[in-house]
Formats: sequence, C-alpha cells, structure tokens
Amino acid sequence: MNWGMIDRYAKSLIREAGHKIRVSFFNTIDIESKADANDLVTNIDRGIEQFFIKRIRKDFPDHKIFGEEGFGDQIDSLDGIIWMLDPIDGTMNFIHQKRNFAISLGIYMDGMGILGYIYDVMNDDFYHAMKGEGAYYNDERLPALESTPLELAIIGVNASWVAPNRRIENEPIAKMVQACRGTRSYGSAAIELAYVASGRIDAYMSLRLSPWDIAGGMVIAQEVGAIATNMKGEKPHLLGQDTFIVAKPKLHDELLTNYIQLK
Ligand code: 2AM
Ligand code: CA
Ligand code: CA
Ligand code: CA
Repeated sequence: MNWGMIDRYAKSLIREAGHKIRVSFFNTIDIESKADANDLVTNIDRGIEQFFIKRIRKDFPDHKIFGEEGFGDQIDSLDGIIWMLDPIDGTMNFIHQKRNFAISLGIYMDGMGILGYIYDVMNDDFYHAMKGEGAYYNDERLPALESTPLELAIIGVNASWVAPNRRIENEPIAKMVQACRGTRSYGSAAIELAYVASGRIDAYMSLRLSPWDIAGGMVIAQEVGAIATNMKGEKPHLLGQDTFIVAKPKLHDELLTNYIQLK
C-alpha cells in the first residue's frame, strides 16, 4: 500500500473541503435536528460528507467509508481499509460560532490506525500523523508528551458531567474539577484530541463518542505518546459509540483510577 500517496491525497481533499466550508458561510445554511432538539445537522455537513465519498469511491474503489451522516458504507467489521470521517465535528459551533469546528478523518487498515487528520477549518490549523512517522501541527513536528500531575493539568470536560446524570458518578468528577488546575470545553471532540496531542490541554474525556469523532485523533495522539482508551481502560471500539478518555501517560491512569466511576 502506498501510504505516502494516500496521505498526500487525503490532505489535499481535506483542504479542498475546508475551503468549501469557509465559502458556505456566504450562502444560507439549513439547520435540522436529528436525535433531539440540540443534535444538529446542516446541509453543509451532508454536502461535505458526500464530496469526500464521491472522490474516495472514484479514486479508491476498494476502500470503505464510515461517515457520520450515513452516506458511506454500512460498516460491521474493521477488515480492509476504512476512511472514518466526520465532515464537521462541532456542528453546534459551526452554526452558532462559525469557528471551533474541524474535519476529522482517520484511515484504518484491519482496525489499525495508519493516517490521522484533524483540520481546524477557520484557524487553518492542520494536525496530522502517519503511524510510526510522528505527529505534526502544520509543518511543526509535535514533541512526545511528558506527564503532568493533576494539580497542574487542564482537563477538557463538558460541564454536564459534573451535574447529576445517568452515566457517571458526578461526585468524583466534581473532585477532579477541584483538584486540577482548570477545565475547558471546546465543543469539538476532534479539536480537544488535537489539543491533548499538542500539549494545549492535558486530558480530554467524553461519555459518548462515535468512531469518526476519535479515529483521526487517535492516530495523532498515539504518535506523541498520549493514551486513548474508553473509560474501562480498553481500546475504544470503532464500530459504534463508546466512552472515551485521552490523556498524558500517568495522568490517564490517575483519572481512570481515582475519578471516573461509571454508573
Ligand atoms: P458533532 O458536532 O460531529 O455532532 C460536542 O460535545 C462533541 O460531541 C462534538 O465532537 C460532537 O460531534 C459530539 N457529539 C454531539 N452530539 C453527539 C451525540 N448525540 N452523540 C455522540 N457525539 C455527539
Ligand atoms: Ca453530529
Ligand atoms: Ca463528531
Ligand atoms: Ca459531525
């Protein structure tokens, strides 16, 4: 497999898609709700996914595509080459803020992440990695992450998990919030993963993410030594939704052991 060629192809496709998204702000954006009133999708999410799929199917007919908006393939096994795509990660930010959203893409072979991309479209910030070849922020090689103690750590966590909820014990999470240096919530799982990989935050966690949210970021995180698992400490399963935590080495262990208690 010529991964170098696929890498160049994917990067150019992502940049072209980013351009289309930036131009889309000059037109009307149609907004709809999916599973609930705050689960939003737009014609741009759908159009961008279709743009990727049309190109990939034409140029790599034996590859499969697993995308959030459902125009890709039905995926029930990780065999072969699969492009895991979120055309816009952070749709709520896309709609409300017109920034802080990303194109997220991971290319996997037989379940192993080979290429990973997170493109923060409005900042023109590109995070990318190839397995074994290191991770990059634009043209800058990202250094290996070093451990940070919790009291010096910034944790990416959504405030809703600190309030009573049916998925996680909120008291230990509240303790974590008090023990760490600060918390952040950016509203795009992919961007938060990119921030962990580039050392801007020290950990990120979410109770429900889909394969396309994390597939690209996991390849990037792996290259700098971040640990990415589900909240049981296992490899996140990439065929459906799962819990997720990515963090610097020792911190990952400390958070899972002392602060994360699933119901
Ligand atoms: P999205 O914008 O592609 O839907 C926001 O907190 C983060 O969680 C985003 O990465 C968002 O991705 C994701 N997200 C939003 N709603 C979700 C849902 N119902 N299930 C899983 N992930 C979701
Ligand atoms: Ca969505
Ligand atoms: Ca997403
Ligand atoms: Ca999305």
